[in-house]
Amino acid sequence: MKTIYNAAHGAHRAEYEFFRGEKVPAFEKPERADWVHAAVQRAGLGDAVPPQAHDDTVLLKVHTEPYLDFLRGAYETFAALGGVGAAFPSVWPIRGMRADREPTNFAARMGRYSFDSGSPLTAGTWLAARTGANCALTGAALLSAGERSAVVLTRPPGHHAGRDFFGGYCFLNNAAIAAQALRDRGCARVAILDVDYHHGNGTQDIFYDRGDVFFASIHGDPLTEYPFFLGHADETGRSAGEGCNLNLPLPAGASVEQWFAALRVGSEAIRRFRPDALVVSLGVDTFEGDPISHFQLRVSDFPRVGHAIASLACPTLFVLEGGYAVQEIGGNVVAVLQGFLR
Ligand code: SP5
Ligand code: ZN
Repeated sequence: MKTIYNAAHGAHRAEYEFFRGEKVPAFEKPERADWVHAAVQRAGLGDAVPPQAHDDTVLLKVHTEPYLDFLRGAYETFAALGGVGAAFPSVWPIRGMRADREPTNFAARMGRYSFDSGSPLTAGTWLAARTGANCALTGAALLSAGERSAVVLTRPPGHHAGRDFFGGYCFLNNAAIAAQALRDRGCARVAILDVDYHHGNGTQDIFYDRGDVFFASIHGDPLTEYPFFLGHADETGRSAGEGCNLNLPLPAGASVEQWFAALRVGSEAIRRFRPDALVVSLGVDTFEGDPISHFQLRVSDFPRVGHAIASLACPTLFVLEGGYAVQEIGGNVVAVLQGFLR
């Protein structure tokens, strides 16, 4: 299985995020990708392929131009204002206020283009995220050149980033970018399966009214779990996309068997959709030892995840999302990929 590794990921490096009023060490840290990369190499899984540079054509179909313009220049603007360390938003255009007029004030623009304050924007965020998008585009190119599968090892992750917002540690939606690239390269129907602990609200936002991209997500119930404000079972898609969005929320603490039962439901729906290609938003924060999540998958369960995905018999691109138990995430990602290849 070819591996596309984002060697620029370390440019995105935040020391802190905030939790209950305190600065705590950032969970989404560079070691995550280093560990996964090392484990994939140790397992002899990855024929490493460097990302090829791609222009913004596909990104502009997934994200809005004003959002991309903002993100590209955000840190420079922050630094020019005297900002140090990471930039965090602090004010948002909540219901009843206006998001249609873009303010010129930097803090206001940060709020206009984000949905949480938990996603530090650093000096190297754009470089890392934009290189990650190139990795996703390279992965899509490999599938359309006939590869049965490939894996994109990148950070920051992507599935919380919507058409015009960042959040949940995500800035550019790598999985959505890959799915759109596959569409552009001739796949009539593309499915995205999101197995990260958290609902892929950004991916849902991007494809919600489209019938050509099916989105299925298994995640912690948004009533108690991040990102809270999307991911309920009654969100089934809109207009041409009606029936092409499937949310399978499970209570925090759900058992392994509940999780695999949801995977069977999601898999069946994807089969019915008959996709030409599959993108997997591969978060391994479903692991029992994950420090911020509450499912129970053990190391030995992850090969079953890969095996179930392989049974969909579809060209498959894996894209790394969350997973914060640093020591273990390498092994868990490898376990999924080995289960897929078996
Ligand atoms: C890609 C992804 O998995 N994003 C997840 C974003 C979660 N953001 C909220 C984190 C809340 C951390 N709570 C700390 C609890 C420490 N005991
Ligand atoms: Zn997650």
